[in-house]
Amino acid sequence: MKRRNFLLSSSTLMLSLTIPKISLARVNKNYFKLTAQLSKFKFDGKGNKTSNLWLYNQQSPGPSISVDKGKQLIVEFKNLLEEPTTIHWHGIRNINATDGVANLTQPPIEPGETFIYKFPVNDAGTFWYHAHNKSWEQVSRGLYGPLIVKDTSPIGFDRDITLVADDWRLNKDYQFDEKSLGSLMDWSHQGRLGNWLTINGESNPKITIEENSNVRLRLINASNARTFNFKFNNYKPEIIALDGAPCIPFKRSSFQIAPGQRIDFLLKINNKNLNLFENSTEKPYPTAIFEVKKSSANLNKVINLTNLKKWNKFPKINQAEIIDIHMQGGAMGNLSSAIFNGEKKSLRELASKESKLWALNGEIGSYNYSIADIKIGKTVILKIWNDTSWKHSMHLHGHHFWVNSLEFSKKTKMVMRDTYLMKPGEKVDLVFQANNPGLWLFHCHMLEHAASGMVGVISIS
Ligand SMILES: [Cu+2]
Repeated sequence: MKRRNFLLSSSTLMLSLTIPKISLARVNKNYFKLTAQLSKFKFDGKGNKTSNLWLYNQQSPGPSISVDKGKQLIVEFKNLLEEPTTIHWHGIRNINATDGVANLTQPPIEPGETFIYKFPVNDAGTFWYHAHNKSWEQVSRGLYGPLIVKDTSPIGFDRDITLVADDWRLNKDYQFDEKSLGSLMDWSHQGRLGNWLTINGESNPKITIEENSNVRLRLINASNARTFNFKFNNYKPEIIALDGAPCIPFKRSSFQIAPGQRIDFLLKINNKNLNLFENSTEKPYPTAIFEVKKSSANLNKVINLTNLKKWNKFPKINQAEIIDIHMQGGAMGNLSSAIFNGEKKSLRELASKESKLWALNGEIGSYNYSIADIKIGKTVILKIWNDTSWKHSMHLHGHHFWVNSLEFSKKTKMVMRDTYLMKPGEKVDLVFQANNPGLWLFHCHMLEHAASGMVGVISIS
């Protein structure tokens, strides 16, 4: 399939990088303040006009929240939007009451209201936070930011760099394209794809790094629907963590990252510059430049990856509870009808009248759709069949799962993640221990797919 070019302009901009700021949000060590509000933002294209985005603390991406593992994170959040919202802490094995899913784990936070999120962060890794009320719209308008939980044992990185990638849809004036929000065409296909790639809010930013340094690079895909196909030139860095969880390191110069996913790399910098490209279009699209500078700084010579603590062992599965999930729907699919609010309806009617397009086990998913009731402590195998013509980025709240991943090569690799990219037709097992009580969403992180039915609830008690 031909994909739309990213390019609105052919200019390759060279701008200094604004690393996501923390100073404006931090009150003290583990206490942060976030405000969501209508904010002015200028995308850095040619002939650009100001966009009206919805941002946290008027920044894109929202401020970087970083906290030490084992601490209690407190975020005092104020909603200055004209509509209700909440914040989800993606990948945190959270307390259910602070998972931030509007109308499931908490009431929506109304305009003008303040809500305090307070929860322990027991896993070190790369996470992110984003709006979770009408997230297909609120995230696309800019309501997201990075959340870094720092290791307490020294690993030996000289630099720790977070890159948040987004794929915006801009109009010809380089403004956020509001008119196309909610397009049924997007919802029934790949979701809302953009035409403007940003890293930390900028196009092709330049990042200075020191020769011979060991860099931890944390990459977050905050886009609504775009799976990025990234490639490093001159380097083949090691992937050291997926969705926050440390993995057995493996080297990759090109890789994909789906909406909601994170990948951490160890970059052993030599004297060569490093470029990151996006490879979905015919011509590699410049994404970020790492410029190597000589440094007089004292660099760590030794990197100790064993201090990246593995989270969990693969659980025993002989008594596992098996939950079948058959995914159907969308354009070019085989779904002709589905259950919606207890009634069987044709997909044609569901699409035109309800904007519903995707089903799990024959039912249009929603927060009222129960996938399973699980007894706490059980090992669960979600046996998923992507019986659609599209990729889906499946995310489980409150837990990480083990998966025999086909994301990195044709050979499977057992990894732990919270968001797994499924190919069309793929059947896969997601294995996890149901050790966190509450109502947990399982949904596609292509946010338009979730909004139109690819969502359900797993109850653990
Ligand atoms: Cu999907």
